[in-house]
Amino acid sequence: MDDKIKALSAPIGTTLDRCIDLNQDEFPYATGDLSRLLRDIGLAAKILGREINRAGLAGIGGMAGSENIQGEDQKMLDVVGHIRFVRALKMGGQVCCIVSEEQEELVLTGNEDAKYVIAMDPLDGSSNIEVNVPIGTVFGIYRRKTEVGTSPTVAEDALQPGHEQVAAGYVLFGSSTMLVYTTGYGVNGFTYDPTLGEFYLSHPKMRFPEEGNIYSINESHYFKYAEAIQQYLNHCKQEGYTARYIGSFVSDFHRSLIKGGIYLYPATPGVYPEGKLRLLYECNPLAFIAEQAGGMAYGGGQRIMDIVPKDMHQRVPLVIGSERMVKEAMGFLD
Ligand code: FBP
Repeated sequence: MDDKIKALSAPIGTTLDRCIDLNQDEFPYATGDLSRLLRDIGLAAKILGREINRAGLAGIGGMAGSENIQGEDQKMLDVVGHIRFVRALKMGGQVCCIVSEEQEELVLTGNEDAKYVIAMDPLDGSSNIEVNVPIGTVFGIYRRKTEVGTSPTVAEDALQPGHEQVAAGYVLFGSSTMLVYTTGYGVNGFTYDPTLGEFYLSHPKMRFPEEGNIYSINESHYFKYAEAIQQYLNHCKQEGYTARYIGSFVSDFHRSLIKGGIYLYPATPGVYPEGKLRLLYECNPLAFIAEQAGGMAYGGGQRIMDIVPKDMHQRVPLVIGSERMVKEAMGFLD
C-alpha cells in the first residue's frame, strides 16, 4: 500500500466515548447512566476549554465582581465554568444534585430520578487565568444515598466520604487539554484533538513513577508552617529534591503523576488554619486518582478518603503524590 495512503489512513486512536463503552461492564451498576454522565462531563469540558482558549480575545479573563462561599473574588471564568457544567449536568439528566465551589448551597438539578451526585471545582487554579498558566476542573462522582425520586439532601447525599466515590477525575487546560479519570479500575488520560472535537486515549493505565524527587508547596508560608513541615522541607533540600509550584493544584498534581512527586498544602496558621484545599471537590477526587495510580493522599494524619465530611466546603490539610515520597513526608509529620 502507498506510504501516503498508509499514513493518511492510520488509526487515530480510541475516543473517550468508545473507551467508556468498552469499559462499561467495569461499573458495578452498569446501566449506561455513569457512561452518559462521563460523556456530559466531556462535553462541558470541551465547551469550557473553548471559552478558556478565547478568554483573552473575549475579555473574560478578569473578575466577575462577585465572591464565592469562601469569600474569594470570583473570576468571570469561575462563574462561566460553573454555569457550563451545571447546565450540561442538568440537561444530561444523570445527576440529582451538585456540590460546587462556586455556589454555597447544594445545586438541585431537578433530576430527582437521577442516581448520581457530583462534587466539583469548575475552575481550579483560577488565580492563574489571566497569566495563561494551566488551570483545571476537578470532579468526584457518588451514588446518591436518598431514595431515587425524592429530593436529595446535603447530609445524606453531599457529605459522603471519598471512599464512596464511584468515579473521579480532572480536566487540565494546559498546552493541550486532557481529561484524566478513574472508575476504580485504574486511571486513563485522554488528550483533546480540537481538529476533530474529540478526546483520544493518550495515557492508558497511568501510574506514578516509583521514583520521584519533585516537591510542590507554597514555600512563602515556610515560617508559618508547623516545625515538622519545616523539617520535611529542609530534608527535601538536603536530599537535592527539585522544587516546582505552579499554584494550580490540578497542574501540580498532574506533573507529579507523570514525573513522580509530592504536593503539600498543610495547615497554615494565620492564613489557612485548616489547610486551603476543599475536601469534597479538590482533595477527594484527586485522592481517588492518586490511589488508583499507586500513590497516596493524607490529611491531618488520616487517609483523605476516610475523612467524614462535616461541611460541603470544608478545607483539610493535604499531602498527595508518589507513595514513597508521601510515606517519607508522613514520617516527619506523624
Ligand atoms: P481555587 O483556585 O479553585 O480556589 O484552588 C485553590 C488553589 O488555587 C489551588 O489550585 C492551588 O494549588 C492553591 O490554591 C494555590 O494557593 P496559594 O496561592 O495559597 O499557594
